[in-house]
Parts: sequence; C-alpha cells; structure tokens
Amino acid sequence: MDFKSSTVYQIYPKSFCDSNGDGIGDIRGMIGKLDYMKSLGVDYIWSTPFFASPLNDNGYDVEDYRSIHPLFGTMEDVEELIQKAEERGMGLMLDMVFNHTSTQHEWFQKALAGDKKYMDYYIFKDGEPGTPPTNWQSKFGGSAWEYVPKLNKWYLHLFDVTQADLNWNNPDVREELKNVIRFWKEKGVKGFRFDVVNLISKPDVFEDDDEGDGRRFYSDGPYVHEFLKELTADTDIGDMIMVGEMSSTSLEHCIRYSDPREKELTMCFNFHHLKVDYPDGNKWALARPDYRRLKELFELWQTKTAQQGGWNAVFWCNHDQPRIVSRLGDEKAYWKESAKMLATCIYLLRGTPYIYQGEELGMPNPGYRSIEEYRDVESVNYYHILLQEGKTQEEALRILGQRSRDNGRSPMQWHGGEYAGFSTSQPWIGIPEHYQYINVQEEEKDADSVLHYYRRLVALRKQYPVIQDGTIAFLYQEQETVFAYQREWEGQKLLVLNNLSDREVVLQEAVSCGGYECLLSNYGQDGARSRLETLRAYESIVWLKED
Ligand code: TEU
Ligand code: CA
Repeated sequence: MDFKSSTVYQIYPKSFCDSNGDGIGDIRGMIGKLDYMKSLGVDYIWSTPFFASPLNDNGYDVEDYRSIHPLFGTMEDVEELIQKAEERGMGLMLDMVFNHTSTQHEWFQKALAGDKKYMDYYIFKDGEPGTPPTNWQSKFGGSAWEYVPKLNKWYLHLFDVTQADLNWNNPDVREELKNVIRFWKEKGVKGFRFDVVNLISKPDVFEDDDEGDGRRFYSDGPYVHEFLKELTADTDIGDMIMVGEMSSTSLEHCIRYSDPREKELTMCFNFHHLKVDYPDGNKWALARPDYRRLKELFELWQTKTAQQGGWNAVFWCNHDQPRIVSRLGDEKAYWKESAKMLATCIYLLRGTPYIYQGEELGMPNPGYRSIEEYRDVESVNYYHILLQEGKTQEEALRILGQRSRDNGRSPMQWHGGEYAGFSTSQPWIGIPEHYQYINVQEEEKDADSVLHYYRRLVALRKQYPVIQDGTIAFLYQEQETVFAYQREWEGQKLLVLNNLSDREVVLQEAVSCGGYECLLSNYGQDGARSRLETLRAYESIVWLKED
C-alpha cells in the first residue's frame, strides 16, 4: 500500500479495550474494535509492544520478542488480529524495541551468569563500584550505568535500569534481531515501528560529556546508517512500512534514514516540534509554547525533506506525550474548535499521519491530582527528582499534570457508562471525568464532532493527490499564531489556514477565494466567506482550487 496516501492509527494496548474484565486492555479488545478502526479510514494499525515482559516500562522492556504476555493474550489472538485486520484492508505494524532488552531476557540472564558470549550482547565496562564509566544520564533520571558486583562490571542502560542496551557492534546480536523480524514477517505483519532506533550505535570510545547527558555521543551514532541498511536488506522488508523513532536527532540524519535511495527506513518520527514548550530543553519545567519556533520547525522539516527526498511521519500525540488539545489548544472554552484546528495543522502536511487512540475524540489530559494516580516509571522517578531539587509536592504535581507520559495513557473512552466502556472493572489507571461527554458513542451521534472531523481529514488525503504529493510552502510566517501553508500538485492547489490563538487575528494580507471551494472549516457554515481578512479564535479553513 502506498504510504503517501496512508494513515496509521496507534494503539497502546494496555489502555485501549479490555475484553476479559481484568482492568487491562488486551489483544482481543483490539480485535473487537477493528470495525471502529476501519470506520476511521486508516490503513495501518501500529500496536505498541505486547510481548513477554516484566512491564516495568509497559512492555518496552522485552523479555522475549516471540512470545505474547499472557495479560495481553496469546499468539493465536495476535494471528487472529493480523488476519481480521487484513480482511478489512488494514495492516498490523509491530513495535520493535531493539535498542535494549529487559534484564529478564534470557540473553541478559546468561550474561549475568558470566557467559562470555552473552556478555558481549550488551555493553559491559570494567570498573569499581561508585565510579560509573561515564557521567551519562538515563533518560528516566539518574546514572545510565548499573554496577554488577558479581562481574565487577557496569552495564549501560539509556532508559530504566531494567532495560539493558544491546551491543549492535556484535554481528550475532544483529542476526538475532533479524530473526525476530523474519519471524513476524512470516506471521503476516505489514510493517514495523523501531523504538529509539537512532540510539543503537554507540561510540567507539566512551567518555564523559561535559556539555550534557551523553546523548550527543550516541544519538545518530557512528554506524547507525550501516546497521539499518543491513537490517532492511537482510530481512527483505524494504517494501513494508517502516518508521523509526528518532530521539534527539537531526534533519540531515532523518533525510538519510528516510530517503528511498538509501534503503533504510520509510519515514521517521522526530520530536523537535514537541519541545517548543520546554524551557531550555527541560521537559520538567513549564513554559508557554514558542509558536514561532513551532512554525519554523515545521517549515524547515517539511521543505527540506521535500527538496532532498526524505519522508516524515506527522503526529502530535503518542503514548509518551501529553494530549495536544491540552497542550496547544484550549481544553475548556474552545475544546472542539481547537482539537479540530490542531488536527488540520498537521494532517494535511506532506508525510504520513499517525493518529493516537483517543486523539480522534479530542481527549484532553486526564488531570491526575495525586502521585498515587501515576503509573509511569519516568513520571514517578522525576516526581522524586523534582522534590529533591526543592520543588513542593504541589509544584511537582503541576509539572507532571502537564508533562507525564500517563497523560496519554488514560483508558480509551468508548461510551459514557461504566468505566467508559473500556472495562467492566476498575482499570489499571484512572479514567478522567470528561469521559461522560468525550467518548466514541457521543461523538458518533454528533455530526459536528471531533471524531467525524478526523474521518474527513483521513478521507481527504485519499481523495486528493495534492495532499499526498503536492509541494509545500508556508505562509504568514511572520504572524506568530497563524499556521498556514499552500500545497500544489498539477492542477490542484490547497490552502490551509489555522489560528493557534484564542483571539481573532487579522491577516497581514487578506485572501480572496475566487475559484476556491471550501473543503473544511471548524466553524461549520459560519466559516464560509468569500474573502478572508481575519481568522477567528482557533479557526481552521481549508480551500481547494482545481484547474
Ligand atoms: O521512547 C523514547 C523516548 O526517548 C521518549 O519518548 C521518552 O519517553 C522521553 O524522551 C523521556 O522524556 C521510546 C518509547 O516510545 C517509550 O515508551 C519507551 O519508554 C522508550 O522508548 C524506551 O523503550
Ligand atoms: Ca484484559
């Protein structure tokens, strides 16, 4: 299937739908909702990991890449999911966590027992207790090294202490991982998402980072492009959809990863646009979003990838991010308008759109109020770090309320009844009160809902080549809150105008729409006018002209 006209729907299984009433979402729950996914018009379903795991990082700590965690279901369930998705014209994409394994993985257990072969599967360094090999920091807080007294060695973990980094320099490791790909390909999986795949190549020399937490040494590391080329070629997955999650990456590298001539990946996720509200790059502090920076980033990434031959995954939300309507919109007074406006900003760009479960309903952050309500390892770690740094509990909770990954992990809201239709018993993580009006059942009934608007956006991409293939030029870049662009393809011209602000904005130059048809507006009929001089609060307008 052509990825240029496709849309991907992301599922976080634990929070999507619980089929057996234990409060935890599962694979049979996903099977039961395939018709819903089909009704969105999406082509692929990406599920985050459901493999055997101690679940310290909700499955990103994999213990066995070929078996299914019993909480999520069985291998037969996964086979049925693949088959039933396929019957509906959708492909399943699996999440390959190849930068690290769980320390419960058989390989790491053998390494711990002193088996030389398996010690070389990971990154062990000699050393004394108390002095880690480098000053690198884990992304979840604290040192990135853990000491193993029995071995007199430290191992590297860029994430949790139970997520040990693999040694990709070892060809045996690469072969093991290729076998995992072959296994799932055989099962009929249609694509892959590769977790933090730009971190797999560590530097030849490990040294202290005087400027930061070490990421500049291993992000887009020395052999990463070679490793990806080899993985793709040797498993023959070049025709599948492959998206790499790139952490602290650069535009130049992402173009290389996604340029079809390089035969590495199909597209990349990058996170620069989701850091415009991090003061000095600090996720754990709050600031007003820098809209100019946001617009500049989109302009830069969109135009450069178009010129040089790369491809982007476009997204606002995933299981690691707070909800976009709470972040850049107004979850109260302009909830519906701003949720639709934010969708319009990105889903008509050049790239493949990813919709994260619940985003299509305009789900806001859950608003958890006490630390007991949080489940995520990163959130709990940082809560304590913030307290140590002198923040009050109230301040720390306010930061988590905006930044925690659990903001994106509250259960999917299917209806306004018991447990939001997610489960028949108390879910593993709390359901926010807004489920009573923000849920699938209500939004199906409302012709003007966020849900129907998302369907329309997905359908437009299929319908108009200009959205798939058109050139792109950004407009009104000097106007801070106007997010606007024009796309062109043969006889088609698409004009997308959005106001990121809760105030009316006067356009520096008015637009008259002679010859244009209004394809979409988040103010319904009220949005229609023949000349645009202003944009209302959070307004979105999309115009199309065809010769
Ligand atoms: O995330 C990678 C990653 O670096 C982040 O999104 C991370 O959560 C954030 O930067 C911390 O501030 C991927 C997965 O999406 C995430 O769920 C996993 O926890 C992580 O890798 C480790 O596998
Ligand atoms: Ca369950």
